[in-house]
Formats: sequence, structure tokens, C-alpha cells
Amino acid sequence: MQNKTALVTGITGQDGAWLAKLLLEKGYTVVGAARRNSNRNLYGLKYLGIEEQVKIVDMDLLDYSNIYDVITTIKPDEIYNLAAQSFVAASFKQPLSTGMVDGMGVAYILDIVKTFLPTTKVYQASTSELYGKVVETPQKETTPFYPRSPYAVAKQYAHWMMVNYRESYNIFATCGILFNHESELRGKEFVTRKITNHVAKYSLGDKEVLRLGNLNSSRDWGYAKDYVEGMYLMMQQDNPDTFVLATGTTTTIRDFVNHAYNAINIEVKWEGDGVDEKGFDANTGEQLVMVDPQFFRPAEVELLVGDATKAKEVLGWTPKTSLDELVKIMVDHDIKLNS
Ligand code: NAP
Ligand code: G4F
Repeated sequence: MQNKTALVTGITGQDGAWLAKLLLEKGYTVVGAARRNSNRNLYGLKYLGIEEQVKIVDMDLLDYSNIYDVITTIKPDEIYNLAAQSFVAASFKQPLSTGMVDGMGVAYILDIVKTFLPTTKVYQASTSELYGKVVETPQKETTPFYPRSPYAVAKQYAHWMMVNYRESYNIFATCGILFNHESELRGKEFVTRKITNHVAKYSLGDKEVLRLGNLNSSRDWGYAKDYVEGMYLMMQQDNPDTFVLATGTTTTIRDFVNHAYNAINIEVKWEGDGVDEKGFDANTGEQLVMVDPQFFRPAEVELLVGDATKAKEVLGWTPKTSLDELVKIMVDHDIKLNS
């Protein structure tokens, strides 16, 4: 068993909860950092039965002095920086605050570590959104970046600051370039959870039509519980590095809808093109899905599919959960939650 202290930022988010659970199982003392909020959401920690075991501290990535106080008081062995304004669509509406949190927030952490705790290991949540308008498929560690949103641009700054501090100051600054990973703890604004929550409600009698944006974009979706194992393994290495975590399979939004309705034994039949495309229940003819342009983005990332060979060879990491299993976990959970 480990006798280490980990500081996990973004503890109220999806990955924060899953990672905290894993680290507790490994024997870590886990301190979870959350920004002050009038109504703090600890649902994930409660759901995983670990609310009492994680000490929560107030830490806002916008505030250097706050980050300094927390890090120098706790003196963690490992910092997992999962906090971010993580919703790509919102970053087009809030480009500046997204840049401050997702970009500058990481620079603050790195500089505090470099100056006061140079042996503390730092993990940064980099993202497949860095590949954006992809220049190579599948995408791997050496694929050049082409960010397509203020979110991805901010994450690119953070990513290169990690690499720069690693190379300049010998800081253990490791980046996980994670492809989309989902779970029953995913925020309901993200497309997978929006779909599974809608399908769950549909199965319980709420017959509203599901409104979606771009049905053609394609994502490499895995299960968050599997991906936090990869984060932990990256931090157990002797040297800092960058790793892609992905399943290697890509699926369109349209096909994710098919999987989700299949989980409640409905087959979807698609008709029409572009904004006129609609999904119907193949048996009853009832309309299930429509396209709503309000969910289009100013610039889209059309295709992501990752190559996680390096993570497999160096870390021994592979994803364990198939897309069908993931969809079933999410739909079943949302049916329970809405019942
Ligand atoms: P998430 O559920 O949206 O969680 C984000 C967390 O960041 C929340 O706890 C949020 O707190 C916190 N946060 C936001 N602004 C903050 C601030 N100013 N100061 C302190 N905390 C702040 O995201 P996730 O899916 O767990 O993702 C974890 C990380 O991985 C993020 O950095 C994300 O960008 C990155 N990532 C995610 C994926 C994915 O598919 N999930 C893939 C690649 C990379 P509140 O509860 O107060 O909002
Ligand atoms: O679920 P999304 O909002 O996730 P997105 O943009 O891929 O970002 C997520 O994954 C990234 C890793 O690649 C993370 F870095 C990031 O923090 C976040 O976790 O959208 C997925 C796709 C997009 O192409 C979007 O245009 O789904 C498309 N989409 C179609 N209709 C929709 C909708 N997205 C949302 N959120 N809502 C829709 O109605």
C-alpha cells in the first residue's frame, strides 16, 4: 500500500471522483480541491461511497495566492490537475475565462511546484481536442496539434508549459492526452450523457424529441473508470512523459444514438440530410431525434480516433470497457436516477 498524499483538482467533476476512488484503494491520502461554491456538488464522491474519505479544500485555479497556499500547506507527493472549464461549446462563449483557468491555471501550479516543491509530481489533463482539425489518423503522441476551440487553444498552452517545465527545470510534469471518456458521472451537457439521460426518460414515458447538433462528428469514447487507471500509472513512472489514452475505435454521434436506443430495445431509422435529418422508431414510426442548429459549434472537430500503443507498451494500460457496456451502464444509471 502507498503512503502518499495526492492533491486532485476538479474533485467535483467526473474524473476527479473516479480518480479519488482509485487512489484511496491504492492507500493514498486524497485531498480534493474544489472552487468555492454556494452549493458544492459532491454527487460523484457520494455515488462512489468516498465522500467521507476525501478531504476537501477550497482552491480556485484563477487565484495564484490560493493555489500557493493549498500546495505549500499540503505538500502533496502528486498533483493531478483535472480542473478546467471543460465544455468545448462554452469556451466559444467564454474564451477569456477558459484561457485563464485551462491555460494560466496550469502555469501557476507549475511555477509553484518549481519554486517550492520541485520533487512533487504533476499530472496535467491534456486532451484529444488538441488534434482538432486532424492532420493524421489515428492520432498519437507525435501527431501535430491543430486546436479548433478556445478550450483546445488554452489546453495547448498548458500542455506545452508542462513539456517546457519538464525540459527546463527537471520537474516531473506528465501529460495524459485523453480521448473522450464518459460514465454515469458525466455532466449532462456533454453529448453522451445528454443522449443517455434523454433515452432513459423516454423509456419512462417522457416522449420529447431529442435535439442534437452535428450528428456526423465522430469520437473515440471510453469509460472514465478505465482512464483514471492510466493517469495513475503515468505518475508511477520514473520519468515524466506524454501518453495518449484511447480505445482506437471511433463512432459518430448518430451511431451513439443508435446504441443508446438499442439499450431500451428500440431501433432508430434515419431519414433526411443535414438540418432536416430525423430519427424515427423503426417499429412505430414515432419521431425520436431532430437536428437543432443551436448545438452547432463555430468550428467543429469532425473525427477523433486515438492510437494508445505507447500506453500499452510502457504502462501496460488498455481500456477494459466496450462502447456497448459503457452505454448500458449510463442508460441503466439514468433510468434509476429518473425513476
Ligand atoms: P468535468 O466533469 O467538467 O470537471 C471539471 C472540474 O473542474 C470540476 O470539478 C469543476 O468544478 C472544476 N473547475 C472548473 N473551473 C475551475 C476553477 N476556476 N477552479 C477550480 N476548479 C475548477 O471534467 P472531466 O470530464 O472530469 O475532465 C477532467 C479534466 O480532463 C478536465 O481538465 C478536462 O478538460 C480534461 N479532459 C476530459 C476528457 C473527457 O472526455 N472527460 C478528455 C480529455 C481531457 P465545478 O464543479 O465547480 O464546476
Ligand atoms: O460531448 P461533447 O460536448 O464533447 P467534446 O466536444 O468532444 O469534448 C469532450 O471531450 C474532449 C476530449 O476530446 C475533452 F477535452 C472535453 O473536455 C470534453 O470532455 O461533444 C462531442 C461531439 C461534438 O462534435 C459536438 O459537436 O458531439 C457533437 N454534438 C452533437 N450534438 C453535441 C450535440 N455535443 C453536445 N454537447 N450537445 C449536443 O447536442
